[in-house]
Amino acid sequence: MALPLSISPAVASALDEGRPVVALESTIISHGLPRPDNLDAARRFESILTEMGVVPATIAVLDGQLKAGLTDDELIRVAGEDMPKLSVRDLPIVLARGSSGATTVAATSYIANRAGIRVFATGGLGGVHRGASETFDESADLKVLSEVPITVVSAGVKSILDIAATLERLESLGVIVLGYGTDMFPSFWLTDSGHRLDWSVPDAAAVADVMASRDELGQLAAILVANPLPVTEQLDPEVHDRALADALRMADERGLTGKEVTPFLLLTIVGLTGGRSLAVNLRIAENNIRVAGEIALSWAAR
Ligand code: PSU
Ligand code: MN
Repeated sequence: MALPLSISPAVASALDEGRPVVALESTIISHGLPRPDNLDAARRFESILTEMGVVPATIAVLDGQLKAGLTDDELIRVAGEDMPKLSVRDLPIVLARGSSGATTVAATSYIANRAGIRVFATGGLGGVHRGASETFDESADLKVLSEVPITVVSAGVKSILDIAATLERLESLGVIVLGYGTDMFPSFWLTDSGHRLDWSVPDAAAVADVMASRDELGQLAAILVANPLPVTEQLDPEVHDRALADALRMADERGLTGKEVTPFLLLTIVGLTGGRSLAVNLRIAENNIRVAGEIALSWAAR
C-alpha cells in the first residue's frame, strides 16, 4: 500500500529540481503559540522562506494524510481547529482513523524525511524534563533525531527542561550538535544556557559540509544546529527566572503528565511574562527559519 503522503505541488517540484526546501512544524502553531497570533506567525514563517527563494513545507496530518506543504486554508485549520499534538507513535492511529493533528519535532522530522526534505526549522526542541529520573519524562524528539538524517535548527532547548541531561542524551543517541556561531548551547529565551558545546560552525556552508560528510559515513542521526538569539534580544533573565519557577510549580501542583506538560508550561509562561516571552519566542522562530533557509540554500548549491 502506498504511503499516504501528500506533498504540495510547490514542494514536490522544488524537491524534483533540487531547489531548497525547509520543513516547518505545526505543533508550535496549534499548541505552542496562543490564538490568534499563531495564524499570523504561521504565515510569516512561510513568507520569510519564500522571500529567501526557499520553498516552505509546513507539516501536519489532515484527514488521514501526511502533509508536506499546506495551502492557506490548511494553515487556517491547523491554527484554528482543536487538534491533537502528534508524536511519531500517534501517526498510525490518526492515519487509521482518517483524522488530523499537529506534528511535533519528532513527527515533523519523520514525515519530512519520508518526503525527502533535508532541513527543518523549529523554535525549541523537546528534551529531558526536570525530575525525569523519577518521571521518565523525556521527549520522543530525542529518540527520533537519533534515527532520522535531518538537519534541525533550534535555539537549543527551553529552560523548562533539564538542559544538562538533554545534552547528555543527545550525546548518547549520537545526534550531532553544532553551535551556530557560538560555543555555548542556548536555552531558547536566553542566549547562553551556561553549557559549553564541543563544536561550532561559522556559517550555513559549514553546516552543509557536515551534512555531506554525515551522508558519506552513512550515519542516521540528525544534526542539531543550536542557533542563539543575540544577547540584546533575549528575555530579561530576571523576568525569565521568576516566570519559569512559577510555571514549574503550577504544573507540579496540577499533577500534569505526558504530552500536556510542554504546552502547559509554554502558555503559562506567556501569561506570567505579560506576553514578553511570546515576542521573544516569535523572534527565535524567525531567526531559526532564516538560518534554516541559508542552510537549505547552501545544501542546494552543492
Ligand atoms: N518547545 C518549544 N515550543 C514548542 C515545543 C517545544 O519551545 O512548541 C513543542 C514541539 O513541537 C516539540 C514538542 O516537538 O513541543 C515536545 O513535546 P514533548 O515534550 O511532549 O515531547
Ligand atoms: Mn513528555
